[in-house]
Amino acid sequence: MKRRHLGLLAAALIAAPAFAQAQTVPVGAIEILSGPAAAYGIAIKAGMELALDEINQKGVLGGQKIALTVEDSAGNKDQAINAARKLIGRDKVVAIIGPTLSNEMFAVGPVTNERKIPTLGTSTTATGITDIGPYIFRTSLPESDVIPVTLAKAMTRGVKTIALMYANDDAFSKSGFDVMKAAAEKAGLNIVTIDSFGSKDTDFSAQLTKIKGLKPDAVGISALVEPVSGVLLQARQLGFGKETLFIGGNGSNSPKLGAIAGAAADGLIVGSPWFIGKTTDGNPAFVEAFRAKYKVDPDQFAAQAYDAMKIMAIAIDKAGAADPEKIATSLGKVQFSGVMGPFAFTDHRDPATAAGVVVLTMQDGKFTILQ
Ligand code: 1QQ
Repeated sequence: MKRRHLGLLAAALIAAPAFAQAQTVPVGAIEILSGPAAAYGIAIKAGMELALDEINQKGVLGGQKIALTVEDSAGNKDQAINAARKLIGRDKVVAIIGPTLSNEMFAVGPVTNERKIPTLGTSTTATGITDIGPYIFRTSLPESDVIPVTLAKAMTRGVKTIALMYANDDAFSKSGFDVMKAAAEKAGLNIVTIDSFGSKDTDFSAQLTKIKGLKPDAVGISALVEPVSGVLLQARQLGFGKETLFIGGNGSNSPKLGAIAGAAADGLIVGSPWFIGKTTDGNPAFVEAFRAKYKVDPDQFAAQAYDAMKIMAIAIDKAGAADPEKIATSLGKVQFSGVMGPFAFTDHRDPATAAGVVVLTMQDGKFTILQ
């Protein structure tokens, strides 16, 4: 009897190393962690990793931990494609979160879609993202859902005429401009001029001088945070004051705007599905946990990524296996309520509801609700 017990114990001990090497589920992310747009990707990575702390307490698929590998794209399309190839080939990821920019998704999406790896954008807002293919999803609201709300709010502040500016070398910036133009026309705003620039430009004086002469009530800018900051700084130098309302798109939703432009960013307005005081289930706890872990406030990009990581974990769990095709199927069916509010995908893998968009204004480097 005693002997038999020892035999069982020995067998258990021999088997132990196999148990110790618990299986993990490899998930990849492609985000901008360096270069001028790094503020977005750094916030997204922080949001994902905070969610992962919680997810991995229980794990997925009966206790397996998600192992997240985050690759830096530096905002560069080729680097983003290489990152996708590495994640799929080397790390055998079962799903990818990101990339950060629509510009990158239009390059990476066709690659991951072809490899049948579910790919979830958390910040990609251009028109046509999910048209890339059936494995491309996004949780971020497209600009077409947000910009009309922002313009409607501007009109309640007396805006009747608007000048539009956009970066012509970035897919999000161009798409956001198309949306702004269509929404302005639909709302009956008078578009006094349209001017473009390159995302790396630092001199916007020709466009701004022309716009100043036309005295529009508002200037709509569709670009990433660095060029928007540059436009605002130069606009103030050229004498634009409070009489002109500056309106941004999703590129302006980063506190980096205030960090670069300082007081020049004061008064800019931007629509967002999230703000720090949002009272949805879980948001106050998220804000508190984020502050505790990182010693800074979360931004919209961190909040979106936090929910997206949880949505991905649910999809993996519901798939019943670490299998990309099964995860793609279950991802489309996830019903979730997170810090952004209730969430489900449309049949076309976009967010099903655009409820909860608020218009924010920047003051002293912080966003507050525009009353
Ligand atoms: C896009 C965006 C950017 C502002 C994300 C950082 O909305 O590229 O679609």
